[in-house]
Amino acid sequence: MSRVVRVAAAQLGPIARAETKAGIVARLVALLRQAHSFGAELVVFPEMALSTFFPRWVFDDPDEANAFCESAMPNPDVQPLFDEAARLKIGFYLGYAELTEEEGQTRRFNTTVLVDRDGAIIGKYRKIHLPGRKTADPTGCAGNFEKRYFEVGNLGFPVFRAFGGVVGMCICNDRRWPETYRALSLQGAELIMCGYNTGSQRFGMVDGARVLDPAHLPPFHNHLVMQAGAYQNCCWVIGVAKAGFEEGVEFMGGTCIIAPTGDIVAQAVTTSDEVVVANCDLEVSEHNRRTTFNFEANRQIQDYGILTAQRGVVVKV
Ligand code: CDV
Repeated sequence: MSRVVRVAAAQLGPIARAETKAGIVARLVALLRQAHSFGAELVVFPEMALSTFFPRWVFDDPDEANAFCESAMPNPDVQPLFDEAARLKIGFYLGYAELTEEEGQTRRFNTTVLVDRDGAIIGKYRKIHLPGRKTADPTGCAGNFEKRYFEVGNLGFPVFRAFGGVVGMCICNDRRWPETYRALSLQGAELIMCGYNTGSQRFGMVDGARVLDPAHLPPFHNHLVMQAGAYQNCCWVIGVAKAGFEEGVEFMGGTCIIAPTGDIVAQAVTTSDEVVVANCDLEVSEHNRRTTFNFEANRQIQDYGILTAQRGVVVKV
């Protein structure tokens, strides 16, 4: 028996700082329509799909960061996307910067929502693994200041019964951490969606000098972590990039749909707006779930005395 959901990964090319919200939403609507014409029931957009990736800059005035954020979802700017999706009966994952008042405080989160085929929000996730720094980087290696603007997500890793299965969400840097996939798959996730904004180049310091990582490594690691997450947790993984040169920084593409075998079954070939689709059969991992990755039968959950320690802290010798 099969249980197929046809999923589209809707990669975005760069979004310039000056681009209007109406222009960005029009691009998302165009991608949504293309996904629909390809027969998709669910579309996954990138992380922070409603603005340029503003955490590349260090702003002192909070209003500068707030200008890139959404204080309601949906809101009048984004409503055309919700309306068109409901008209076409197609669901979507949408990443954005969230500005909210909670517990008497103004807070920002790097957020994504999952919207059903009728345009209703099914669930929300707030990014847990925030990369980068809080303050300007004198070495010039850092190109990410998410810790300056966002709080660590406070919604855990929820899963949702939707699109004929159990689905979960994560955002960008979350995909590099095995806990992300495991927390979701322990709750039954069969399909995990992940939008990302990731530089094509990565700088490091060697003997006090700023050096580039070998060019093949960032795209290799991008796929490596998602393919491993898919295989080790018997899940489909949909990884969707914001790609191309955005405000002087090159983001990698590599948008892809990964089967629970770890195989990439569809992949974008450009660094522009582009849709790729695949039939994701949520039943294909059933055999592996019952054998190699039968968590109940085979997973060893003892702590070994070190699992909650930080690196370098010797708990046992
Ligand atoms: N937006 C991200 O989370 N980017 C990180 C970079 C900064 C390492 C990533 O993991 O792709």
